[in-house]
Amino acid sequence: MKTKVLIIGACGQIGTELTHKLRDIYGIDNVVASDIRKLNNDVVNNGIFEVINALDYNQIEHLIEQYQITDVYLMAALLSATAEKNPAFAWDLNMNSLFHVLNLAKAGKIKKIFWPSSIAVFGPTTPRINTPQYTIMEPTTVYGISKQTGERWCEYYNKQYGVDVRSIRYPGLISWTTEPGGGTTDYAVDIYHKALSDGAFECFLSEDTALPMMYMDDAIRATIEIMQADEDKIKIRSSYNLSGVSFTPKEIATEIKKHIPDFTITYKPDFRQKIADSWPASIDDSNAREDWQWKHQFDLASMTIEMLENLK
Ligand code: VAH
Repeated sequence: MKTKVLIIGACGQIGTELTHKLRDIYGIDNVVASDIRKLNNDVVNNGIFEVINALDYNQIEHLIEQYQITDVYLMAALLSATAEKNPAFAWDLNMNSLFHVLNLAKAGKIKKIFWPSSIAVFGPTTPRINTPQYTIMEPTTVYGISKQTGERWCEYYNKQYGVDVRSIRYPGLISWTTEPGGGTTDYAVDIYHKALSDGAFECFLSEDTALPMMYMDDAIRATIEIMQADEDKIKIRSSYNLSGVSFTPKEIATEIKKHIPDFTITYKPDFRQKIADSWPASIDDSNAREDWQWKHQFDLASMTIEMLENLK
């Protein structure tokens, strides 16, 4: 059966780059990008684009039938910082969009689903260093609670109904093509923009706040690889730990100074410090490496070169 892809949330930080990559792989006539509004010109103007509400089951079902969709990438969600400001809507969007796609797959209308989880599923009682795949998970953010619950439902629909849903616990993602939206790890994107535009950056996290991070190219490759892996290789149907690099604001600033010697950073922690402090400092992703041969490519030095080169 020919792969026909629907991306829901195609204009988001991951969605924009994922859409570009999926169009390259499957051809622009086989990829339908969709979002609640036309929020990104590259996504809207370079292939099939449809405006839909991820909370409207009938709109999703109609697109699936109209384009004979086989694979759905559900990227629509409220991220950690935004979700804290709007808990009810965050729960509604993050959970009910997932139920719509899982139920369409259960009804046999979708062959395969990708759904993003996050290291936000871990909480302050989780071991913070090299956090294992299986461990204590008591998330303290609305976003983290929604992602932990979503993982439980993904595994339930796979075990009970045979739904082929695959998921990755993304760390903080760093990219230059789009402004990130409402995440606690967004400082690691903004710092490059401000280093080039102002030569200075005020960080909303403290200097020693280590967090698991990943360059977007690695995250997109991981997403494609898990979706293209043979079904029997995907042994974990909640969500896979995934790791690239871990660093602190001080370490990323030091790396930037190698390229912009006069760059200065100041620290003014805000409400996002409490969120960051509840998350792991580093992640053990050995299950992904064993099951579907995951391997990250970008470290802090090579990511910094990429970011500064592309943002100049
Ligand atoms: C956020 N960028 O900050 C997301 C991510 C691990 C963090 O899930 O909410």
